[in-house]
Amino acid sequence: MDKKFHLVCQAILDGDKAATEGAIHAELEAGTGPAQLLNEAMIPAMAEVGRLFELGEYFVPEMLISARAMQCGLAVLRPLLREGEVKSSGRVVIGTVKGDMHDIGKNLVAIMLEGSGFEIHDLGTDVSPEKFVQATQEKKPDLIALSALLTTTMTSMKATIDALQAAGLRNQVKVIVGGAPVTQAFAESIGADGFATDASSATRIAHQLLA
Ligand code: B1M
Repeated sequence: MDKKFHLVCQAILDGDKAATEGAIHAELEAGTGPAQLLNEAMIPAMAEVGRLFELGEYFVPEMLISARAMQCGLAVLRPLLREGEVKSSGRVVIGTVKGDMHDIGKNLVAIMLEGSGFEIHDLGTDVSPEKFVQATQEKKPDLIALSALLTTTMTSMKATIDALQAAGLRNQVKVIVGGAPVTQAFAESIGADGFATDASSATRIAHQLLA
């Protein structure tokens, strides 16, 4: 992690919400851009949380309180990551797939998509294929964005695409998938239209798919 952003990183590692907000505000006031803070401090801090979990130094409660601090930090950055009023680029239904409670990456993708002009309908976490089908019927999105952080829940992405197909909706909507364990090859194997490794590339690919 970048020593430059030590206070932000440490606050997230400690799961200290007030310190996270305070350190982020201090960095912003000092002139650091929101994207730089996100990419060089906050996301690496969460990766460090994962590393400590793998080492057995952090357990689920520590991961959870770090995640909460990260969400508080994201809330500070959210208005700054928007590019202002732009005309709608399309409608997106987004969610973390069934069985998966991780939502920070999904929230980040939603914020960036929203910032680049998409109308977002966020279904949250642990979203079943049936709920995606229902939201597709009700909201008539141009794009469905599926996030998964667990190797065990990647299969829910395929189940969701299969459910859209079975409901006769697959041709009406593009599907983009992403999340740490997801790869281009996996995306292709389940019939997704697009794959992105991070929130900015998700935004770029969403625009390409709907162009
Ligand atoms: Co979990 N967890 N977790 N966890 N957790 C991971 C994912 C893990 C890698 C940790 C580890 O072992 N190193 C591991 C998964 C291993 C695997 O399957 N490959 C893991 C595990 C095992 C678990 C549990 C099973 C632990 C347990 O109970 N024993 C459990 C599962 C619960 C469940 O979901 N059913 C669990 C629980 C949790 C918490 C609830 C405690 C908490 C989540 C809280 C929350 O999200 N509100 C948590 C956390 C915080 C993590 C780590 C530490 C951090 C995740 C994160 O927020 N990263 C994570 C370790 C790690 O990632 N290194 C870990 C920051 C975020 C900005 O990145 O989410 O990757 P990320 O999103 C990125 C990209 O992936 C991409 O863009 C984002 C921004 O750049 N992206 C997309 C994401 N979605 C996208 C969609 C797109 C495109 C790009 O298009 C639609």
